[in-house]
Amino acid sequence: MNPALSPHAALIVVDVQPDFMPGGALACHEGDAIVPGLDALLRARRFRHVVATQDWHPHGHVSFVDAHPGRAPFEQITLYGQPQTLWPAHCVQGTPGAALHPDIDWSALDAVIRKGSDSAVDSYSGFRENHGPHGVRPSTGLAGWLRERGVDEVFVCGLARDVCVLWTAQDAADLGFRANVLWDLSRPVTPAGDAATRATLQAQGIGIVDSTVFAG
Ligand code: VGL
Ligand code: ZN
Repeated sequence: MNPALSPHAALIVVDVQPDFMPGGALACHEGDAIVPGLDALLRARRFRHVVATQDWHPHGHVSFVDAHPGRAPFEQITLYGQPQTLWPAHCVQGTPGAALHPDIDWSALDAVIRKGSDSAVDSYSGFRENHGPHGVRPSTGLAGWLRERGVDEVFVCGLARDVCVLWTAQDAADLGFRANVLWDLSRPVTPAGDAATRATLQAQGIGIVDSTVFAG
């Protein structure tokens, strides 16, 4: 049976927002290339459960390079004992760059998880924030939302393949879901990292599939 037709499978669409598209504040390589295919997948109603994440930062967020005078964009610092990349300011709450992408029909969406709204903590995964000052990764509630709907398998797509898609898929697997990445419907910030991203996913037993498996 086509896996996506199972009532126990969910589609997680990560951070498909204009700021992650070419021309945006934190552009992914070819980020806009996923828009038509993702729109078609959503319109086809292949998934019983569809959730999107939305990167949603306040002004002056700790992950923004301008909050760290003297640092350069994409430089890495240590924050709360963990590596933190300093990003150009992006996905500021309420700005057009933070919207769900306007060229996608989102009417099939069941829920939106906004993340990164704690000004002191970054949040890559849709499931858990990054490490905060207390050494824990606070839950977003997404795992419980999925479990209460009987979901045991997730298909993760969106942006960026090497950051928020990767962390979301890894957390899904860690938290007991069968996890898959829709490779053709994701794009990275750094394409040179694709081989490492694949290897990391494979080592964790995360499926790498193309959305063509849902055709027909
Ligand atoms: C993302 C960096 C910072 C992403 C979000 O969506 O992959 N990357 N914030
Ligand atoms: Zn962000």
